[in-house]
Amino acid sequence: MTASLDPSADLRADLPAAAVLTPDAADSDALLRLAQAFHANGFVILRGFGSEADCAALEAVARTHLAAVVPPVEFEADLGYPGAPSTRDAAGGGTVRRLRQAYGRDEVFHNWATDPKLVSVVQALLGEPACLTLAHHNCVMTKHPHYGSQTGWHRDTRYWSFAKPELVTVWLALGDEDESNGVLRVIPGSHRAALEPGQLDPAEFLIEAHPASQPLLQGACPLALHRGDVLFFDSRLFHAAGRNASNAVKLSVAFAYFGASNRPLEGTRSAEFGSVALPVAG
Ligand SMILES: O=C(O)CCC(=O)C(=O)O
Repeated sequence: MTASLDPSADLRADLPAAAVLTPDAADSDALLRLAQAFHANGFVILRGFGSEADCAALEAVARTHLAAVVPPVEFEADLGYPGAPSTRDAAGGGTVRRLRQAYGRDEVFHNWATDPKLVSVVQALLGEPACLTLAHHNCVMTKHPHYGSQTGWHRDTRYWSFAKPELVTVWLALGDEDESNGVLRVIPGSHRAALEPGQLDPAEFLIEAHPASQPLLQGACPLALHRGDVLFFDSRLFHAAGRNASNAVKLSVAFAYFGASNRPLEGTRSAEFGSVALPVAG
């Protein structure tokens, strides 16, 4: 990835507090530059935005719930992505992919998802007050060694039904995420890409062999993250992730937000679990 495609590099230099954007430090110029980078590339990374205390608290609850398989969870075997156990009865069939409904699991998730410093950034990226959707993401994503699967190129909006597609996904790394453990890869600018008919499969994954996918895929880059780094990405940004070849489970917390002028469509899964209107921050 070139430096110009890495808004985090520019933003770290630009932002007043560099690694931690506090409400005090998040002046409107810094947030404007952040929003410009976000709209241009479809993502921004704020290094060290999640404090060590936040990460430790979130990780402790996530590990406890994973060990006890506290429902609701999504199992790798249920999705059957490449590398997943073929059935729940197969070896590794009990491997959890997501701890779902994180917001209601424990106040640490509630506190993170509604943290005013996080909300002030999301608000700046959306350009209006933010609402948290409880239907999508709202989870701890795990990537287990051996049975954790590969996720193909997709947009998060593939099964989301909102009046407008502009949502922001907020991904907090609870540990290092790199090529060894299934780092997220993105295609910068792909949130604006127009696709040709037939470029997506029935599950709305990008067909990599399609000729029109080649220029897109050439721009792909990994987004290595460290514990506490937060990736904010446009839900239309193409992203993918590999398998975990390390010995440790990778844990990330993911929530998604939409603007107050947007709404989930009635009668869809996006409306089913409700949402939380967040107080205006900053
Ligand atoms: O960690 C992964 O495998 C990717 C997860 C992802 O992209 C998603 O859940 O939308």
